[in-house]
Amino acid sequence: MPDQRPDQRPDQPDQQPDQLQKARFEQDGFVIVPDFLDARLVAAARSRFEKLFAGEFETGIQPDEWNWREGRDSDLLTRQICNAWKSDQTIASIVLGSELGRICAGLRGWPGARINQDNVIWKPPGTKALGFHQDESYQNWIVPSEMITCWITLDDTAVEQGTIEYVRGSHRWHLAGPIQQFHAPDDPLHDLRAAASVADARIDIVPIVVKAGTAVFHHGRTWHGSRPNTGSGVRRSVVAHCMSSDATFHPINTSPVYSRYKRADDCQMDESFFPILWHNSGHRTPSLSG
Ligand SMILES: O=C(O)CCC(=O)C(=O)O
Repeated sequence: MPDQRPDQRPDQPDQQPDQLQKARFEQDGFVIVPDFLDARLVAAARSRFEKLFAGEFETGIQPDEWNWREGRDSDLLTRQICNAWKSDQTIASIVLGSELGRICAGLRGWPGARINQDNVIWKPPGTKALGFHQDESYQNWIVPSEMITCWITLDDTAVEQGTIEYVRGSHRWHLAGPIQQFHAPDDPLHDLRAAASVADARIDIVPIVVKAGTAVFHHGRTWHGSRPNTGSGVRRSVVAHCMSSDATFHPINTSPVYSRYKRADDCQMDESFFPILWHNSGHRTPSLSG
């Protein structure tokens, strides 16, 4: 099966009411929502990156994962922090937003949405790829093991800048396991090819070329990743991975990082650590109002 390098004809953004967004999401496994963040918030979020990756945490709390540190890690790696919302109020104001939660819940047909984890991604020129993967491959520690992701770009994107790319329709393929190499793989499509072969499907890659402030919501099974930044501009993103408001911990399976928030003999999730962003009952985790 031939790999399809993107055809350089990115999808046109949608500016449509919810039902059409949902139809597009169900058909393609992702949907583009332009103007999701205003310019002021985009600028505010950009201004947090250097501080975050230098370990200057506004709230005094370290994020759950801090995968690239100034002076310690190679400049060739895409920089990633997970759960920056605990460390930074600007990032929190984006990834814990009620509108973000409302759209996530609506697209997945859940009663509500709660944050699973966020990602802050910083891809300067010259940095390497993130391997193509399915987000739900990493979620066997929650029940139901389902996810939707809101990926937001803080820069205008371009194909050569290593923007996110989606494999259209791949949310209907089987769920594969975690990929062999997530950070800086030599071949970012390695595991994707095997999955396409099992699904007996063509690989239809769509690079997301959009304006800063655009959000893309993708299904937890949609294959996606990003190739090296061979352009001259930086590419920064803020990402909210959401799960159902009904999600609980799996009684046996664990996540090395996130199962640390599980109480003994109790699978319920504490809203302090996994806040509910939006619920059709009107509930929103009260601590978010601050
Ligand atoms: O922004 C990227 O390069 C990839 C992000 C990603 O993997 C995700 O949002 O799940």
